[in-house]
Amino acid sequence: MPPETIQHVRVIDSHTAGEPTRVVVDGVPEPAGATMTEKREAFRRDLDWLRSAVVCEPRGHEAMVGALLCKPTRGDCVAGVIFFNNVGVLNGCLHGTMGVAVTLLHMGLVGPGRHQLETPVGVVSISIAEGGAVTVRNIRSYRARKQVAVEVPGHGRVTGDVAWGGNWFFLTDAPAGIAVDFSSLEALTDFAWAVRQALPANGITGDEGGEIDHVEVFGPPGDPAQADSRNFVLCPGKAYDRSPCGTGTSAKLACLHADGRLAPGQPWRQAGILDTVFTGSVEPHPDGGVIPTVTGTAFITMEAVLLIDPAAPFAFGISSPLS
Ligand code: PYC
Repeated sequence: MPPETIQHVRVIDSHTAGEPTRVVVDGVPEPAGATMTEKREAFRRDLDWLRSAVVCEPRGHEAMVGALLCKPTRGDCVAGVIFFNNVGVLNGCLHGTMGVAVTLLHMGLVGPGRHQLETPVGVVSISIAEGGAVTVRNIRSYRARKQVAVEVPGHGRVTGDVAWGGNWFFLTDAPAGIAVDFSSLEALTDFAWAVRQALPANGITGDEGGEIDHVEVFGPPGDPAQADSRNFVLCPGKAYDRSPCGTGTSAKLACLHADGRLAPGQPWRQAGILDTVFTGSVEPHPDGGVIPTVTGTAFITMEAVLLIDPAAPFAFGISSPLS
């Protein structure tokens, strides 16, 4: 139930390669649960008002990703984290993990070096260096289906890979006539959104029916000296990722490795639509797929206390009608 009295919620904002993260550090109840998956379900069920109040307008905006710091349920992790955005909870989020890492450093809760975070999809390790650089060792990532064809209204037959990198992705090359660059945001968004909607309509899911809620479109890098590829990633809620998307980079690394195009330890420089770069590499996982390691940079941008007055209009945010 939404609260009936004014809430003071303390947040710390950062951006990772251009993509914002708002970490909720104080002022909210701890979601109940013995695991982070249970805590995320409690958050989804009981605290949806908080999600939309924190990341949606008028306090946030469509690209804002929220991260609720929780008590970890494991002794080997410094914190638990639940990620969310303008339409719901997320599975994993690596740009957000980098944002959480610099936030914990900023708060003096961790020092530079290696630590572990517990997320609903598994434990990730973070290595924090000087200057905002954070390296995340992600959970097992893998390609579930290779070159799946989907009929996309207005675009014809589109083929791409289905891969898990902490979220489910459909990875495809940009169609002829749409460049993966900042001046084509509208065309890229329309294309990726059409693909996203065509996937369930064609019965295409991740493993165990997992919804493919991220679409990743690839093109050549702007400067091959700086990056190996440039992507555009459309997230659930129809906002594009300003960063190269860490879980999307992980999914890409898994596909490259599966195709024999990326050896263990070999660096891959993934540029995003703003030409900021994540550098990744893989180690093979014994169960198949890979463990990706992704490095990016995150910067603190704001400390604030959000006032949530239940009597005010849009107290709990303007909810997006999308999913
Ligand atoms: O970096 O993994 C990521 C991510 C997911 C959604 C937005 N960013």
